[in-house]
Amino acid sequence: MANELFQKMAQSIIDGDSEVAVELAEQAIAQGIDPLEAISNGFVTGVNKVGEAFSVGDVFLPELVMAGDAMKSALATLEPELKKLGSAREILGRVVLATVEGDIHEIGKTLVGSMLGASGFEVYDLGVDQPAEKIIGKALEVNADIIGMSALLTTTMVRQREVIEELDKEGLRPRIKVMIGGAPITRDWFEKIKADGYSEDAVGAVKIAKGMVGKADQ
Ligand code: B1M
Repeated sequence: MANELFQKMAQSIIDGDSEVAVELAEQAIAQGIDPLEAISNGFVTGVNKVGEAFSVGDVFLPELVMAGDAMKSALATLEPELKKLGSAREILGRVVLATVEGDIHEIGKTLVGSMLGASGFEVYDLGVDQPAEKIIGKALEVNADIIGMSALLTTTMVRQREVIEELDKEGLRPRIKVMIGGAPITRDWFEKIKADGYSEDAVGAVKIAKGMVGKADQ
């Protein structure tokens, strides 16, 4: 039953049909399906397929844009449910989150932000295309424990390193820890740029963030 729904969810993203994606997200809520499962087993499967088709030239930018929009609509519908996963609790830490400069991919970053928020972090999501000075400035303003940076392009992942270098230059680490993520981010890259943590998905990001603020057991 759930599998059939997940398949329809994936198809709604492939079709770039925001209306259907929202309807399916609402069905998942009504059926009590874990919102994170709906996202990872349903909608993300679809967006990954579109990404693969795009990379081999089987679909073009308009389809990519429509798939992204449908994905955003589905996430916005599921977000209140994601938030409910975390009950009222003490603030575990403050996270400034952004997609790096030159990069407008927002879906993964937003999902990571929702999960961190639901898990007890105070999240300052700056949005996409954020330069180093904005990210660091906000982190100082809110006394952040963690800066989280998402990058989806091989051409923009270098921006993560720039932020780390700037933080080091200003002597702001290890007070502020840096977590990185995004589709092209690997353990090699994480080690190379000397970030403090990286994760391949939103659930892992929460685990890493908890470890960074010494609350791994919560
Ligand atoms: Co773009 N795009 N895109 N795109 N797009 C990719 C990334 C691409 C891999 C597609 C492909 O060719 N196969 C390719 C990059 C190639 C490369 O660099 N190697 C690509 C390209 C080329 C481009 C353009 C250059 C296309 C063009 O204009 N010719 C352009 C770039 C624009 C720019 O940023 N300057 C572009 C534009 C777009 C859209 C705007 C149309 C749209 C984004 C819409 C939006 O976000 N509002 C879009 C989309 C949708 C994609 C794909 C298909 C899907 C991305 C996504 O949302 N995935 C993508 C292919 C793919 O990745 N499969 C692709 C779902 C999301 C939940 O996953 O973001 O990976 P993800 O996040 C995961 C993890 O990575 C991790 O947790 C998340 C949840 O599990 N994670 C973190 C992410 N951030 C984290 C941070 C953390 C920890 C974990 O800590 C802080």
